[in-house]
Amino acid sequence: MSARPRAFLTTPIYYASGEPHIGHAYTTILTDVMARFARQDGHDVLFLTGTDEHGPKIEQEAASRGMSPQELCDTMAARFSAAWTRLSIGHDRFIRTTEDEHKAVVTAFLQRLWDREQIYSGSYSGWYCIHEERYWTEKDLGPDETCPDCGRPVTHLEETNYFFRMSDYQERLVRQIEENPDWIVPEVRRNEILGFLRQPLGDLSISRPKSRVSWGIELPFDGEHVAYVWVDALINYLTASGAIDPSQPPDAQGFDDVSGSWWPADMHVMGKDILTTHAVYWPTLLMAVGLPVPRRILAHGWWVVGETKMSKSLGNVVDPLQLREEFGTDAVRWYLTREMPTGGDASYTPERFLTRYDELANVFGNLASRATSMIVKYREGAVPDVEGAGLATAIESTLDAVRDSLSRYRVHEALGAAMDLARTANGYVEDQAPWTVAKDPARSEELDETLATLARVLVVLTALFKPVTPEAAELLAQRLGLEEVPTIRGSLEISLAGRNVEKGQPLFPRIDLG
Ligand code: ME8
Repeated sequence: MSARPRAFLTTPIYYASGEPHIGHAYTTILTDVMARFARQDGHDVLFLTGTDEHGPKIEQEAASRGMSPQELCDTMAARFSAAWTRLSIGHDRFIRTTEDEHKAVVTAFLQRLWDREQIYSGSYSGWYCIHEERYWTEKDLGPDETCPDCGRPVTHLEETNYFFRMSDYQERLVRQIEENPDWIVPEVRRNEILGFLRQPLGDLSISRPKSRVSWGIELPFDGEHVAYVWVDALINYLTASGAIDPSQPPDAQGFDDVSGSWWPADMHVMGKDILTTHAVYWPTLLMAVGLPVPRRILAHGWWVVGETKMSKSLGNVVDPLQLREEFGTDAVRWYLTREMPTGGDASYTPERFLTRYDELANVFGNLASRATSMIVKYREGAVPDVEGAGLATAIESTLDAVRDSLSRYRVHEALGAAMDLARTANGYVEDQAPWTVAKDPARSEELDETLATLARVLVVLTALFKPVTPEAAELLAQRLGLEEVPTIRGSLEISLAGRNVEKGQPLFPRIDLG
C-alpha cells in the first residue's frame, strides 16, 4: 500500500505582545492557501501556526498592562486563534511556546547541544533591541544608538551568556545553500543570505541571565539562565513535528531517527524580516544536534503603506478583521494572496482592494451566477447529459499553469491562472450566446453542449478556488449538487449529468460604496 504524500508547512509563531494585523494575516493565509492546494492535490498535511510567548518583549508588555506574562499570553493566543478561525485558516495545530510539551523539547534540545559540546560560556558585550529581540554590533546601529530595523533605542548589554558554536557550521551551511538552489526562495533572498555568509559567521548567544530576563525556559545545565527567545521559538517547529520524545532517555529521544514523525518540515514560510533566524540560526542548530534541516524556506515581502513597512509602532496598520467585516473572509484572502507577488513587496491601498474584489464578483461570481441561472432557466436545473467538452483545452492548460506556478512558489500566479479560466469561460458564454440559441429549438443540442461545458468548468473552478476562497467554493459546490468540493484531479472526473443545479444569491455581493 503506498502512503499518501505528506506536507508539513509552517508559519512563524507570532509574538503574543500585539494584535494580529494584516502582515500576520498575509503569512498565515498564504500558507493556508498552499496547505489547501496540497490537500487538493491529495497530500496529507500538517499545517502549523501559533504564538511566541517568552522573552523580555512579552515580559515588558505584560508589565505595562498590569498583567502577568502568562495572562497576557493566554489573552493574545486566544485573539490570534479567533482571528484565524474568522479568516478560514485550516491549521492542524496551534502551538504555544509556554506549553509543557514544547518546554520539554527545548530542554532536551539544549541538553543535546551541551552534551555534544556545542555550547560554551562567555561574556557578551553589545547592543540589544527588545522589540526585534535581536543583537546588534556598534557598527550596525542607527543614529543615536537606535535599532537599524525598527528605529527604537537599543540597550547596551554586558553579561555572561552561553554561546552556540554557530561559526563551526558556516561552510556546511554555504554548501547546503549552493547545492540546493531552491532551498531558500525566492532567489533574491537566497542571494541575500549567501551575501551575509561571505562575512565570517559569529557564534550565537543562546541564553539570558535570569537576573535580567526571567520569563523563559531555564537552561538544563545552568538554572541561573533562560534560553534566548529565538532559540526557544524556532524549536516550536520540531516540537509540533512529534519527532522528539523528551520523556525517553537521551539516546532514545528521536534525535537520531526522525522517521515516523513529520520532521523535516517541507516548508517554513515567513516574512523577509526574519529570514536570517530561519536560514542561518535554525539550520545550524539542527546540524549541531544531528537533525535534518527543513526542506524549503520561503521568505515573502512586506505589506507597505506608501514607502513604509506596515507596523504597529508606525500606526499604519490595516486591520484584516475590519476588512473582513465589510467584504467577507474570501475577499480578504483573495486580495492578500492575489495582489502580492509571492516573495515581493506590495502596497496596501483601498482602491486595489476594491479592484480585486470586483474581479472576484464580476468574473468568478458572475460566471457562477449566469451559468447556474441558464441551466435553471433553459433546462429546469438539470445538467444536460452530453460531453460538455467546449473548454477542455482551456481547462487543461489552466491546470498546467497552476501546477507550474505552485512548483515555483508563485501563488499569486496560480490564483491568476484560476481566475483566467473563469474569464475565458465568460468569453465562451458571450461567443456561444445561449440566449439566442435557446430561441431556436433546432439548436437544442448546441445549447446542451454549452450548458454542460459551463457546468464542467464550474466544477473545476470549485476545486481551484477552494484554497483561496473556501466559503464561495463550498457554496458553489452545494449549488452544483456536489456533497463536497472535489480534489483538482477529482474535478476532472465528476460528471454532473442529470444532477440538479440551483441558482442562488451572488457568491460575492455587490458592495454599496455610497
Ligand atoms: O518575528 N508585511 O513574530 P512577529 C508582511 N515571534 N508580513 C508581515 C508584516 C508586514 N508588514 N508584518 C509582520 C516574530 N508580518 C517571531 C517569529 S518564528 C520561530 C518567531 C509577518 O509577531 C511576517 O510573516 O513579529 C513576519 O515575518 C512576521 O509577521 C513577524 O511576526
